Amino acid sequence: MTRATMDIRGMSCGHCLNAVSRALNTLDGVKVEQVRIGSATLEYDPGRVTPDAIRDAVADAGYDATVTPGADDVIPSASEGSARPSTDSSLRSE
Ligand SMILES: [Cu+2]
Repeated sequence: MTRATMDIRGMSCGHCLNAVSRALNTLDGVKVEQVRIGSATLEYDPGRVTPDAIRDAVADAGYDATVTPGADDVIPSASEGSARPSTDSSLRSE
């Protein structure tokens, strides 16, 4: 399995989270780890699905996504310049 992160534009609410989650979960060979507003992390089997297919599935759901394979952790904010949210309780497991 290959780890990948996604930047997803156009998400704004829980409905978007559900739509993106559903789109990703319908893909064969994809194991979704986390979906958040604007990003997602997942693992995929390169023998069964490609980053392009993952992006297309999210595009079909109505969102413009970028898939970055091989990234090991949460997307670094080098190109964003925005601080990481400090109120995300789902990240507070450690
Ligand atoms: Cu929404």
